[in-house]
Amino acid sequence: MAEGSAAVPSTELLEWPKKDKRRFLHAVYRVGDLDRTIKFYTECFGMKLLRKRDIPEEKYSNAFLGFGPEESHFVVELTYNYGVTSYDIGTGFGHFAIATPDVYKMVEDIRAKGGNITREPGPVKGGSSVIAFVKDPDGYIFELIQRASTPEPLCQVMLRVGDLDRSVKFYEKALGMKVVKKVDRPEYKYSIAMMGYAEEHETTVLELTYNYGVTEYTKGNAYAQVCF
Ligand SMILES: N[C@@H](CCC(=O)N[C@@H](CS)C(=O)NCC(=O)O)C(=O)O
Repeated sequence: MAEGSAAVPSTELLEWPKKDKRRFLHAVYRVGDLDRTIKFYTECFGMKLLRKRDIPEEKYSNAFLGFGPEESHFVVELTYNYGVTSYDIGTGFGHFAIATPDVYKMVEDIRAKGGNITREPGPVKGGSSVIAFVKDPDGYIFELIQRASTPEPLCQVMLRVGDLDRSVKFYEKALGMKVVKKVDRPEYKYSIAMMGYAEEHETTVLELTYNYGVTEYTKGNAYAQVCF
């Protein structure tokens, strides 16, 4: 821009963010038994089975589940590869999060159905949000977060990163996300950046976690990608 010239954004540019429909579409990952996971997510989490497809020529099947239709909600896309019954989840993928008005009640219900609670409900260490952790049949972790009400219960994907600033820049520049919250918990030696296309109570966000001094994680072969 030439020195002295006024920065007047065009009307078109000002209108563009209002029409911006970018959002989190689905998370793709692999499971060892499609029906087992569908049963767990529908019965324990209250997700709906949205659709299933079988691609025999490529020897895999998919199932899409979520808390509402794909047109308006973030959903999971499970992949079952014929004959492959287990995967290595790696250390880079952290968890998905589900918002619920009563974490204690949800944990009780999940436990009654035989679910594996790996962290009992209670305030997060160093904070006040009530959380719990549940492990699904393949070992994927789901964090349950207490929230009064939310348009999108499947509200977070947590990934561990080796350099928070580098990752924040990547998601800003490559995918147009914004940092909606940053938290540093030096007493627990980690920092997080919540990134997304809207505030964290309105939509799904990416929770990037940096553990002090940890610069590398393993990817495994189970978690595939998030589509936007
Ligand atoms: N070392 C942790 C750092 C992230 C972390 O601790 N996150 C919080 C949630 S934001 C947590 O899991 N807290 C465990 C607790 O409160 O028991 C990791 O890599 O998962």
